[in-house]
Amino acid sequence: MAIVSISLNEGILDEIDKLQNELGFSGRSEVVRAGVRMLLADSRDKAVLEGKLNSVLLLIHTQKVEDTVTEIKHEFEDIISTQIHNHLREDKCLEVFILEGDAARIKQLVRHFQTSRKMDYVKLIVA
Ligand code: NI
Repeated sequence: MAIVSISLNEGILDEIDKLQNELGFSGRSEVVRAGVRMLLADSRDKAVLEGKLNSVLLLIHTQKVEDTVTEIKHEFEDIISTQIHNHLREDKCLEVFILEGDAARIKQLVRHFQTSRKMDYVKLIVA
């Protein structure tokens, strides 16, 4: 097995340690491997999507990055049919986008949010 070094902030490290205890992983590496496996499975699921789709996109982010969300969503008005914006505990926002359109376009939108590195949670649910 190759050893790689990655940088993580303190908050994420704390969460990893909590997960390790709660779920009984043997160490931090095991937690990270499980997370990467989930990401890979998720990305394989998305890779096969094509044609016209109905889907729901869930986003959780802090209020301070609302501008980023607004910028991205304005580029995708052709596929966003409904948006619900709700405020959660602390300074978190929950967004629910109901999407309708070409799979390639939907995947593009998801990629924008995932790679912006400012979102706490991005999840696409395909109907
Ligand atoms: Ni908000």
